[in-house]
Amino acid sequence: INKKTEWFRHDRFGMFIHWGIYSIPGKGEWYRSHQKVSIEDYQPYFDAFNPTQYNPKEWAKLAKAAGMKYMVLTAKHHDGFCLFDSKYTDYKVTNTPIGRDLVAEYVDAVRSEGLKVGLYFSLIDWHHKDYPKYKDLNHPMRDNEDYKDEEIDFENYLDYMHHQVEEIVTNYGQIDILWFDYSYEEMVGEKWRATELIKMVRKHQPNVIIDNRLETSGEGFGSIVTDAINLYSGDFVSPEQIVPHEGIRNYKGEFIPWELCITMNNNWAYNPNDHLYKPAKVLIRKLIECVSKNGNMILNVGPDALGNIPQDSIAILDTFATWMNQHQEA
Ligand code: FUL
Repeated sequence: INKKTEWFRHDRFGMFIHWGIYSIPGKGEWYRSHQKVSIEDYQPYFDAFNPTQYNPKEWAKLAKAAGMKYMVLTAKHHDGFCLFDSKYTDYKVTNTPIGRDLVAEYVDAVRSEGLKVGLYFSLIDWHHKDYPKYKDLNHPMRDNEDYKDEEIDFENYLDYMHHQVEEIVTNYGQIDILWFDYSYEEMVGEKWRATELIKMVRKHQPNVIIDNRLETSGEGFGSIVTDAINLYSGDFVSPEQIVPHEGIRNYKGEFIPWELCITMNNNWAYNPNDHLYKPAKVLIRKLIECVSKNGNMILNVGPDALGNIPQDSIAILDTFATWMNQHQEA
C-alpha cells in the first residue's frame, strides 16, 4: 500500500458528478450511444448549453455536509464534450452559451470548501474523427454503413487525448484524483499509450491518485492485483455498483485500495424519469460496508441542465448529513 493513497484511504467518502450537455435531453450520459444519435442531431444540446444556475460552491457545501471529503467531476465524458477550456478542440464549454470554463470554477469551489479535487476524463471519445466508430462496441455510429470504410488515424486521437490530459493536470493547480474511463476489448493499456500518459501525468502531479481503468472497466481489477503491476495499473480498483465480497486483495494477499462508485437511482447523469432512488438508509449501509471492507465509496449525483442537483438527491445527502452529525467523533 503506497503512501500517496493515505488520505484517500482515510477519507473514504466522495461525491461523483456526471454532468454535461447530455444533461439537457435527460436520458443519461450514454444517450448518444443508446439512441444512436449522430453528431449533428446532438448539436442542439451543445448550442443550448446554458447552466445559469451552476453553483459548484453549493455542490461542494452539500458534499461537505454529507461527510464527503472529495469530489470528482466529468471534465469530459464519452460524448467528447469538454467542460473545460481546451485549446485542442472547439467542442467545449467556452463555445456554448454559458461561455465559461466550468471546470476552473468547480476546482476553485471544491478547494475553497477544503475538499480534495478530482476530475473524470473519458478515454473514449464519440466525437473525435479519429476514434474508432464502425467496429467499436459502443460507438453511437457502430454498424453504420457510412463508416464502414472509414480510415482513422488513431495516433492522432491519442495525441489529442494526451494533450487534453496534460491541460487538465497543468491548468488547474493540484489535482488529487484523476479518474480515467475506461478500457474494453482490445482498447486497453498501451493501446492508449498508457506508460507515456502516466509518466506525463506523474511529472506534473506527483501526488495524484489514479484509478485502474487504463487497463480495465468497472468489472475488472487489472494488473494492480497481480505481480505484473506497472506504472499505469493505477492506485485503486474501481468496482461499479457492486461491493466486493470481502475487500480486494493483491496476489500477496494484501488489501489494496478500492472505491465503489454507485448511483442514487439507476442513472449517472440526469434522468428525471428515473425515480428508482435507493433509500438513504441503504446507501448509508453501503458506505459502512465499504469502509468495513477497507474500501471507499463515491456516491453519484447528476445535476440537471441548469446545474441543479435534483431534490431527491439533495434529500439523500441531507440524510447522510444528519447521520454524520449523529455519529461524529467527540
Ligand atoms: C462507466 C461509464 O461508461 C459510465 O457512463 C459512468 O461514467 C461510470 C462511472 O463509468 O464506465
